[in-house]
Amino acid sequence: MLKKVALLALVNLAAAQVGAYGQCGGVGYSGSTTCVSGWTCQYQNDWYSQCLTSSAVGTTLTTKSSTSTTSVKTTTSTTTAKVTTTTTTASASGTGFPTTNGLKFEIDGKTSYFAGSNSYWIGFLTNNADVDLVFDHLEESGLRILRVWGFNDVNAVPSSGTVYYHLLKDGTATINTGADGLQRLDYVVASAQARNVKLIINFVNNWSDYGGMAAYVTAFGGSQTSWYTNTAAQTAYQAYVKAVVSRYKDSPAIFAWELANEPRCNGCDTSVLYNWIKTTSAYIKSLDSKHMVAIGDEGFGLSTGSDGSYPYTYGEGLNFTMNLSIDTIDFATFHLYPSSWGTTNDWGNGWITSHGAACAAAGKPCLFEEYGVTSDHCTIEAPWQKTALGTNGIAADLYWQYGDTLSYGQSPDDGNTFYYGTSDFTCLVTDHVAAINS
Ligand SMILES: *[C@@H]1O[C@H](CO)[C@@H](O)[C@H](O)[C@H]1NC(C)=O
Ligand SMILES: *[C@@H]1O[C@H](CO)[C@@H](O)[C@H](O)[C@H]1NC(C)=O
Ligand SMILES: CC(=O)N[C@H]1CO[C@H](CO)[C@@H](O)[C@@H]1O
Repeated sequence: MLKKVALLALVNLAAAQVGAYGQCGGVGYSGSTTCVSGWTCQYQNDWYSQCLTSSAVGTTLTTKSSTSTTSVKTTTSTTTAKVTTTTTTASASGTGFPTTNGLKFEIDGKTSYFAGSNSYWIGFLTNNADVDLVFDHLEESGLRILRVWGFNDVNAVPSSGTVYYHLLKDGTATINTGADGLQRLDYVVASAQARNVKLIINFVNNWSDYGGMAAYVTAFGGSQTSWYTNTAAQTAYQAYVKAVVSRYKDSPAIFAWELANEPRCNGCDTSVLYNWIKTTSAYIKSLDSKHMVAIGDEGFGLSTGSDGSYPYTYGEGLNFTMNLSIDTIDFATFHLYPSSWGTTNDWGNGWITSHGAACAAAGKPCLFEEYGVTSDHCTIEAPWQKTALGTNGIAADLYWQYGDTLSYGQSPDDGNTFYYGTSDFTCLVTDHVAAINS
């Protein structure tokens, strides 16, 4: 069954008034400063004012009467007032949901370092037994976290039997909640839940695999870099996020929601991604205050431990430290692909410790969420795992990516996969999990 999203009406409304949690002011901002009814534009920092409500979950407002130089426009008056917002991190302990505990994660009441993996394809399988087989093997191996694609954006309905989640066509977004749509993700969540594996569900790709931002651009215009501020694209994206979060917000199988896979905004001021991350993460917390939220970025833009090499620079529009300060982001993420970044494999150890130090300074755990090579997996990746396990501030690692033998043959291999039951699996899963538990 296909569910239509009434997009056009929303877009018209958003053009005049900023929606809940949207940006409504700040240096360099030129959009509307008026919030929708019931929400007021409140100062966050010089670069960012945001539409908030005093009844927002987990948010308390304190109005300061001290001298202020910043004007905040509200819908009801033009009074100058500086408002500071303190948002309590929503992932409270003891709720049965995965949470942070200082610089570590807590899963099912256990605070520890955790190992996991990535599988972009598991939500696109059509055979339930294949899904169950993977979760059986994850549980048996001690891999506690699996990161999956919660998106599958298309511009045209694919041939029968091909799974897709979100059709973006001629300015209209349609969410596929049918048997070849989000019901496949439903099965993944149910299977994970039955085996105590926790899922990170990601909402959009920077890259064009499974549609991504490029699919929104095809349907709504603009470009990949303007995607973050394009009203029509963001309205469709938020409607999609809401549809997915609403399905699983009560599930203990969700580890965290993730904004995007490797968001980049090449050549953009770091405020573009900062503002989008702040708006989107607050929006997700408003839908679900019980689960954690993370960005899904590569960890670019970092002065701590920088050797000046490309990943440490700000050219992709990311500032790792700045974004970590956002209170609706529970933990940091970073990836490691020396062969794509023009660095040595050994350089990766410094990349890991730099992020650990930045995370420790910010008081939030770092998830080393993707790392991979195309050959010599054990030789190259085992030292990274050892470094991560021994670095304060690094709380878990997820290798890219999990492989298994399914009913039709081997699961997809994008070049970095190693398979269940191989000697690489023994080295990087069995031995690693044993080291964690010892
Ligand atoms: C991903 O981000 C980079 C940097 O902005 C951009 O060059 C690239 O085109 C993006 N990918 C897609 C598919 O849009
Ligand atoms: C990155 O963020 C940090 C912390 O907010 C800040 O000190 C630094 O100037 C920023 N750098 C860039 C290039 O945005
Ligand atoms: C701790 C930290 O780095 N906070 C910064 C986050 O980003 C905003 C916007 O650029 C800055 O104002 C904060 O100082």
